[in-house]
Amino acid sequence: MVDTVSFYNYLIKENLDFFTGVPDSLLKELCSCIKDKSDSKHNIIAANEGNAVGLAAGYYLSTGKLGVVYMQNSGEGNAVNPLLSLADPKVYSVPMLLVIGWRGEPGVHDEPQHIKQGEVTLKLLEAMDIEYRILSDEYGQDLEYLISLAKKENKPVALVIKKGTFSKYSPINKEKAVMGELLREEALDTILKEIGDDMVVSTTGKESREIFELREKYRQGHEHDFLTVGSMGHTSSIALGVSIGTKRNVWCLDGDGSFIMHMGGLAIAGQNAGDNFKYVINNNAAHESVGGQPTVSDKIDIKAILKACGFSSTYEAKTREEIRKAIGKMKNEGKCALILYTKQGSRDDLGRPTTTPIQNKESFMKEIKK
Ligand SMILES: Cc1ncc(C[n+]2csc(CCOP(=O)(O)OP(=O)(O)O)c2C)c(N)n1
Repeated sequence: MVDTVSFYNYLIKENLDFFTGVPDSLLKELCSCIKDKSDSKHNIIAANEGNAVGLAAGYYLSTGKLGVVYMQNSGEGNAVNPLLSLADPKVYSVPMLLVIGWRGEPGVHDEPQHIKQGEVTLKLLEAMDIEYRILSDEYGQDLEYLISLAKKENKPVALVIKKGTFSKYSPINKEKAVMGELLREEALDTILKEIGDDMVVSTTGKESREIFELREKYRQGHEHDFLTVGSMGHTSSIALGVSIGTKRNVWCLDGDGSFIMHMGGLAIAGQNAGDNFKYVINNNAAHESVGGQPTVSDKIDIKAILKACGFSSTYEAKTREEIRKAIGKMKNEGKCALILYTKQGSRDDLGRPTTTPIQNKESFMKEIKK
């Protein structure tokens, strides 16, 4: 096991003092440590992993220092473009250290959305000519090698992090934004009761897991719900595509981290959605599913953004009663949006979908034809 604080101190000692990325459950301890020890200008939780590569490149341009970009391996895809067309030695040749959580490592049990990504994690780095090491207890030599290589050849290098690598870190700064009174699961319970037979496309992380469990609790089938277990940030685009091919109402149940990750999708939805597209964003101001690291959604005006994108009818709700009222109106009007404000938290015994993604897809497609 790698001592989290010592690892952070090692990076600082090597003059790697700028951190940016998207949080990951495998990097939870490291992300908490960085959040406590770095000031807000030196730890920027990015919209997506490509965004983080851009930030690290910019920091290098003004300081000549290597930035540290942390991400779950699912974010490799988002990072590929700026890694190859900005940081690569054949373009601007910008050094940085990528720290990549390895979900779906072959031989280690994980959820279906991580299997393929886990298989290709190292191959993707190899295809991009990014030299990597797998972080081990004896990381000194490896890190020294990678950092000096990055500096000498001006190119990105990577550390790949296996499950359980970092030691437990108890956060000092426990401050959390409190956006509402209900838990996400309580708000979802109310929504599912109100929307009845309508179709749902839900976002990555615990939101989809809670929807699955609520359907089980009420002994309902899962055929109304497309659970976007991977492809974080694309929920609104999937929902838009679904809504174009059906007359049924399609409720996109999104999260604020997901919304911010690919916010452009909402501009496209706002301009292209028909009357059956209903957008609901759960704003808990956090990446709650992977450890509660903050997003900026308590500081930006999501209502104004949605309105500007074309959702002229936008509701807000904090209580069960407000949710019921808003959904009641939304059901019978055109394209519209609801911003839910919930508090952070989830059940310790929250399960995971017991059906496969393909079963989910097939039952959803059968249902939507009815
Ligand atoms: C591209 C990508 N980056 C990171 C992750 C890891 N991840 C899974 S859920 C999640 C947080 C989602 O936050 P939000 O949409 O606000 O929903 P909440 O967890 O708060 O319900 C993250 C970062 C991922 N699945 N995909």
